[in-house]
Amino acid sequence: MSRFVNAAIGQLGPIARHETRPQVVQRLSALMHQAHQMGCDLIVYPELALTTFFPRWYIEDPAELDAFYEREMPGPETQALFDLSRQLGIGFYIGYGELAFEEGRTRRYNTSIIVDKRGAIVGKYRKVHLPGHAEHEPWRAFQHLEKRYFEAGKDFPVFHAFGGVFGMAICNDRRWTETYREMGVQGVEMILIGYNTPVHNPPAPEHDDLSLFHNQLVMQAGAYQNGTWVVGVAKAGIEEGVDQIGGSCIVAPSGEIVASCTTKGDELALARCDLDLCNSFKETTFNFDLHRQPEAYSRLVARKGPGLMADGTPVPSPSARTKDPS
Ligand code: ING
Repeated sequence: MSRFVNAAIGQLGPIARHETRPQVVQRLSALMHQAHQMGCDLIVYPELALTTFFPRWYIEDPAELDAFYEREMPGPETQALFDLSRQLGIGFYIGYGELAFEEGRTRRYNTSIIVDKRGAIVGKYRKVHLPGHAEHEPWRAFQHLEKRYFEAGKDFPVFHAFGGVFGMAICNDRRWTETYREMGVQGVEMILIGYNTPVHNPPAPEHDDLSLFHNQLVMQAGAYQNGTWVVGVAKAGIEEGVDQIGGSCIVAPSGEIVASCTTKGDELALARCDLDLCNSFKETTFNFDLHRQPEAYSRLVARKGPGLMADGTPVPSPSARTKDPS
């Protein structure tokens, strides 16, 4: 018996700095209406979908910076989207800047949520892989200050929704194989990912021509290697002078792209996703319970990279090595 989820990409074009939340919610609502007319169960919006991608600027005024975060979700200016979700019976994923007060202090996260067809939040995720830098780097054509403006999340939870097992990631997370595998070993069947990806990467301009290729490569690999659907949705186009890739797409558990956008503006694309297509990969090639060998993977958690252990101490020198072959 097939478990179909009719999934829609709700790609956004640029959001200008001066654009208000109600104006953006209007755009999000228009896409949700289109998705509803096309019989969709779910629409996926980008990362930080309520404002312009503010980490591109070095912002010193705390009040100016805090204006880019949501203190509550839904809040007065986003409630309309949740009401429409309930009215139309269509769920959604949306990314936003979260300002929370937890364990005695204010915390700021790059966050996403899954909302079900009744307009209820069924899951929340906080971006784990924060790219860029923490200090102002004027040499760059534009900043990428996510390490300054957000704390890192510490978990990749999965949630039961839309008749299956759903997970979330945000932008840079999609480049890291650990993102998909952490959810893969939990049996994830569809991973929802919003992103803001500049065409130009100041530290490595030689990669710029490959930005769309890398976008697809990592999501196709993540889908196939974990037998899961992946929906990747861009905030695209030239936003406050920075050209951001489009490339929104829906990837089947086979790794095949089954739907994609063709513009860099607000655009709907959709696919009829049979969650049971995951089974043939999860039960054979990527039958983790049968084939994975975690005892061989200890370095993946023990180390940060070639030079540092997970706790930040240096990797022991060869003479001090115990496990590595001599
Ligand atoms: N954006 C980019 C991303 O990972 C980036 C940052 C661009 C990293 C290009 C490396 C290369 O898609 C966000 N928001 O993570």
